[in-house]
Amino acid sequence: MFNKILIANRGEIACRIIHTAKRLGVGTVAVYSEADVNARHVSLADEAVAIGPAPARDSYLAAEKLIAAAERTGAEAIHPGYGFLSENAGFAEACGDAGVTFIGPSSRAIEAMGSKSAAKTIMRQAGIPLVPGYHGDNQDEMFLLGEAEKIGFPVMLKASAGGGGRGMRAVNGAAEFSEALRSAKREALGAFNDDRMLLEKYLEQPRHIEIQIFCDQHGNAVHLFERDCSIQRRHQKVLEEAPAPGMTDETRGAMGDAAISAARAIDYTGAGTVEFIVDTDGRFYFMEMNTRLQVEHPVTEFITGQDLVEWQLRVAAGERLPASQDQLAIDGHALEARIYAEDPDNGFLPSTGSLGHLRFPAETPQVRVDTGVRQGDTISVYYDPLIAKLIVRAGDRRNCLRRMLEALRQIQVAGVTTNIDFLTSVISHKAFHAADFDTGFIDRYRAELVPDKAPASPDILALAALYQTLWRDSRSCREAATSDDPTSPWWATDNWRPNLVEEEHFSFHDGTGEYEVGMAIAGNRREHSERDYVIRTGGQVMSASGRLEADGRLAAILDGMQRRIDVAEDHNHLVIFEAGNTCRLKRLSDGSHSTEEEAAGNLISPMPGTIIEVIASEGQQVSKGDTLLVLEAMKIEHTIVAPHDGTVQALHYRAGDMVEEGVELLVLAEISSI
Ligand code: MV4
Repeated sequence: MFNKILIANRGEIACRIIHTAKRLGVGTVAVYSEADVNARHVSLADEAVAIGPAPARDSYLAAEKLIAAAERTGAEAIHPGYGFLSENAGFAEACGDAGVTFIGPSSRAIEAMGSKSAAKTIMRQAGIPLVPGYHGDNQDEMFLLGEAEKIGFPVMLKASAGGGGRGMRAVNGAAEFSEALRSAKREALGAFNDDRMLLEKYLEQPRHIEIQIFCDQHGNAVHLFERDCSIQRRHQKVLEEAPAPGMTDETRGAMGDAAISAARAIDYTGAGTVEFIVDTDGRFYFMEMNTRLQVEHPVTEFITGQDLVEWQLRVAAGERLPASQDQLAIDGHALEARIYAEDPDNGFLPSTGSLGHLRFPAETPQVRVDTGVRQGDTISVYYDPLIAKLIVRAGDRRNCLRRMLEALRQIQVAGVTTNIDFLTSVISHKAFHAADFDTGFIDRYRAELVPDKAPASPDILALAALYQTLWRDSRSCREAATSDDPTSPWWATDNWRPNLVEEEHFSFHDGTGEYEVGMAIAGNRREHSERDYVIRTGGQVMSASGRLEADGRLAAILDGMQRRIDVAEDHNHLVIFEAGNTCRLKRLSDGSHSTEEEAAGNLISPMPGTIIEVIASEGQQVSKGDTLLVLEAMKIEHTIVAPHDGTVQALHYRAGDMVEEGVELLVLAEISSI
């Protein structure tokens, strides 16, 4: 076994590899870009080497920097993870040339599977079933049309160099052929710099089922059964499970044998995945082979009880496979959900930001969370917006789905938008429960899976107002306790005001509309007990009381029902989590009586904009009303003035900087009264 390995990757997969290396007593070297100085994978590794700027091509894709980092730290092997350089034959070759073991197959095997059409030629010779089609060199349009007619429409045009659905077109008849060919070629040229095409019979409602294989350097090869990855959105996997629902032992055996034959045909070593497309009659056809460890490998680990990264390290170190085929068996069912920072209501666009609040379910033997981020970390534009993979197992599929729903309910994320509700909708869907799905599932049920946003319920609005009030009161208590005059009526927490207001007004915006909440104290003041309130919103009147617990949690009684909610503050929003439901409310007014003052002296950026001028300097004493800086937002200049006398402690921006909405522009310390 190796003494030390370098992990040429980041995020959850780097963390996952480090985890196994540590368990095996193998030293670990992380690499990191400028965006990842404080990343989780860096803090988990024994050593870490800086490899350059945030863009991947300058860091995680810079082969020579990675090899230099291995040489410098004495790492004997490089694990490429997935993505980045994991399927780059040149990198595997360069590692070998530098005397560093590439933890993966030979560069020849990677290369052989890099071209779709070359891979199909190899697989046909090895007797692996292929979708009927043409994958030869003749690219003449009339010839290809003739082949399409021989196959019979509908057909699929695919880029020979392709993958991931790019340069792919379904063609329903001869009349569409010319235009489809032109547009597929254009896309393929842009994506792969190669516009050669292959043709296949178009399969209706297929499933994507893949076989995990493993080969050692001594001629041993096994498969570790299948994963069903049919639930995809635009060729991006969303849910993966093992075993595949409805799979028979007979088909499983035949697919496993075919996958092993595929691996043997290219003298494969290490972990690999053979992807098959399965038609509605259960016939399977080779699609492509992925010459790396896949994102969804944990479901295979759960049903087999094996650690595939351990297998990879042992095989790369020259050991024999840890188990033979007859020692491997399926135990139970496993499901993986990919938690992404993306916005289903906005075309699933990646959502970037700082994870101001982050909670995952507790890990148990049945619930696994693979993540590369911690609370406070940033999802940036530079890398994949995956927050975590949630993997669960149970004795059977039904219980597995229930366990996944429960685990999803326990995730709380503030700071970015996520696909958690979308995942919950997919897993709760009747057709998914019935395992009645294919690769078209998400498109078919899109309207149900991404419903229009429901307006915030009166309950949640009431709880938000209660939270605001209790939070403000607890702050008053703290301020009173540390002030010169703790008994001053100004610190009173009983709503006493010089100009008595009977009812306080809050307003919130939830993205669908604006809501008013009125809140008043009910009955008499009682010492040392929770105060009772009457809350009015949306035509409802509710009684409420509650207390704040540690960590922002609110324990409330609303109309005689106990409610427990977690609240995170994200810029000027409240993010409210209750049993799997998340509600993000923008505070338009928070019920305090200082709106005029706040308007005059807000130190928070009111909207996204650009800093035009910074007038104050760090350390400067300023008086209430002094201009501190000028911001341009939405073509309007906003003057930021001091809300009170004080000292400028920190200036976060310079002229020309862009700022997001809600960020703190500077810190103004109040002049000490001592
Ligand atoms: C197909 C197909 C139907 N018929 N080939 C999409 C990505 C690429 N790896 C292969 N893909 C497909 N090839 C034939 N002959 C349908 C798909 C397909 C698909 C396949 C697997 C998982 C998700 C998919 C989503 C849409 C289309």
